[in-house]
Amino acid sequence: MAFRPRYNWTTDEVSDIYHLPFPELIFQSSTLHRQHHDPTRVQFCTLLSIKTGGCPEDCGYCPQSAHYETPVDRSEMLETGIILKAALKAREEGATRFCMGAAWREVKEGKDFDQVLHVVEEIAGTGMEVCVTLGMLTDSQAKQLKKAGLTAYNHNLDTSEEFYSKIITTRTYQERLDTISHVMNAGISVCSGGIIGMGETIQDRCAMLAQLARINPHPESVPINLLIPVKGTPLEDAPPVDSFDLVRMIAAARILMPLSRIRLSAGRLLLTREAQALCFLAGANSIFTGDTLLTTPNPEVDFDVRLLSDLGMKKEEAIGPTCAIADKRSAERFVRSFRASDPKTK
Ligand code: SAM
Ligand code: DTB
Ligand code: SF4
Repeated sequence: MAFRPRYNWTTDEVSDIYHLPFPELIFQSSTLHRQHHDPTRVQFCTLLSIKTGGCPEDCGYCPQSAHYETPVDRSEMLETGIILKAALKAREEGATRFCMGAAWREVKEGKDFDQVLHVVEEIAGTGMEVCVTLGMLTDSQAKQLKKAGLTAYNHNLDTSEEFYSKIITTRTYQERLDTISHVMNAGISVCSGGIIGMGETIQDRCAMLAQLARINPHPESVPINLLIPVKGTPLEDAPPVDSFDLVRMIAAARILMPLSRIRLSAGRLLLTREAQALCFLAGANSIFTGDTLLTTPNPEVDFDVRLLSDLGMKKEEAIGPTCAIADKRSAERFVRSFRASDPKTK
């Protein structure tokens, strides 16, 4: 019988998993990982910021917010040729997915969005998976992106509903959920995850994971970011996260969402090679590659190629989304499920 994931996780259940003795936790996550994925393969996904800085939102972690004095300057949308060249370079360096980010509160119809649709079409034509992260979007914009060939839309929950307002005040949690439902409705894969290290409790982290794991079908990709504290942002002095906490997050995400790609995302320069290897053992099977994330540094590709080779692992060749892709019915179910609160039943 086909494997059927669960979609009714409670925060308490996630917390029980998260707090398992470390060997037990890794055994469980690693077992599920190898049942559903090749544990020796890691997907390379490369990011490009196509419209940087000057964002009207006040996300407390973000160097691109216009609310803070950070080292990131505002710039206009990159030219199409530059974007396509970057995508081809990423492909040559082994990336099978290319993700473009814009520092927008929301998508606005017009010249810039038309350009995004055009580059999505071109990059999808190369056979790469294409993802964009453009802020909030409507049903109709999601449908246009789907038509252009978009694989996935990244829109993170970022943290728990309870902690959210300590980090962002210009956009509500509900607005995030609405955007995710528009993405699902258009039949685009959802990429959604969060950040750890912003001052949230372990309970907040577990609540975020439970929230993600109640999305049915599960997000096709789940980025787990370590906060990169950037000078000028309200979180510039946030204390570092213990890497065992990151490994626990990844293991718990793998157990809750066995079919998803769990992406070890921002913050890898803060980790040792050994900590990254533990993340792979725990079930991470994708990383952002290339020397820049959107605006901050990331390990060089050579470093990552060497890391995988030293571990006897390989980058993944294109295999396409590993989760079911949402549709109109699942979008409706999703909207209904978020009207009901944390289910107490197993
Ligand atoms: N403007 C769009 C939005 O917010 O949906 C897309 C771009 S935004 C930069 C994408 C994600 O990057 C955020 O949701 C957040 O999880 C992550 N991110 C941003 N700044 C970060 C930082 N300093 N450290 C770790 N992750 C960060
Ligand atoms: C995600 O969850 N992390 C990526 C991607 N999705 C778009 C972005 C990380 C950004 C880190 C800070 C920066 O480079 O600006
Ligand atoms: Fe940064 Fe995106 Fe928030 Fe804008 S909406 S401040 S780009 S995370």
